[in-house]
Amino acid sequence: MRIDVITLFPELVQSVAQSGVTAKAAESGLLELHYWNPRDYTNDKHRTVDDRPYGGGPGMVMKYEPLQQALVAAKAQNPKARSVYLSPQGKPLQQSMLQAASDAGGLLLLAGRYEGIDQRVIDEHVDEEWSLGDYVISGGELAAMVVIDGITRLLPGALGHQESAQQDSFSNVEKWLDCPHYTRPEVINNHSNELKVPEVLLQGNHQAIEEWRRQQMLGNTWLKRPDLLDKTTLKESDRALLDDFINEYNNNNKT
Ligand code: 9WO
Repeated sequence: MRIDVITLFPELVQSVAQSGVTAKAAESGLLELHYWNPRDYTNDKHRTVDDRPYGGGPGMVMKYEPLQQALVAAKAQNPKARSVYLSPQGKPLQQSMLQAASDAGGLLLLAGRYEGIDQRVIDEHVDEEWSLGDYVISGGELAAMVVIDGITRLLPGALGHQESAQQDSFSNVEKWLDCPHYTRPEVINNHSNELKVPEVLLQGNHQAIEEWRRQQMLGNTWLKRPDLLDKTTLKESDRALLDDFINEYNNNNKT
């Protein structure tokens, strides 16, 4: 998959493909990243990419012309790509949006800086606006890197066998949260406290383990993200697992 990124800081975005799964994908050609710097599409001596906002106020706004030219140049090489502007005004990012993007022909990410970009760039050249959440960072680059990472690990062949098999059972992110994980040692002595691994995980009863994990996923979701459960009707066996979890939780937290 080819992803084009329009940014004043290509070296910052590049670092996403320098370690881990994304580095492997870039080395193998599964992921192809291309950068377009609006500064290379300026004509003045100072290579100006920003200017003062009409209407006054603090800060600077990225100018239309260099962004437009960078976008046109990128689109010429990646014509099927949808263009996405990363900003707090965007649609909240969900796993399904990453999945759709990884299935699609290409992607063109636009990372802004300063107080934002000239609205006419968005109106004329941007297909979608995505947000990571309700907070402001210094620019769209880190958000673009999150998107690149999230898409890359969904590309067929990006994860190893073990990882992708494991990923299967947790491709449910929008439905519910993950269960807890443990590895050796079996007991950790934290001062006078013995921190043990849940017994069921040690006994090798795979059906019991699956059931425990599913119950923990449902229970975790009920505790931490009840909004995710409001969106679905649980099948009968899941309802029973969650009811047991809730009863146990209430028994342990009686006042
Ligand atoms: C800066 C600013 C300063 C004073 C008052 C209001 C302000 N808003 C902004 C602002 O939103 N700046 C953005 C910086 C302009 C677009 C690129 N930047 C950005 C993207 N910050 N945060 C994101 C982002 C992207 C995706 N998901 C979450 C946040």
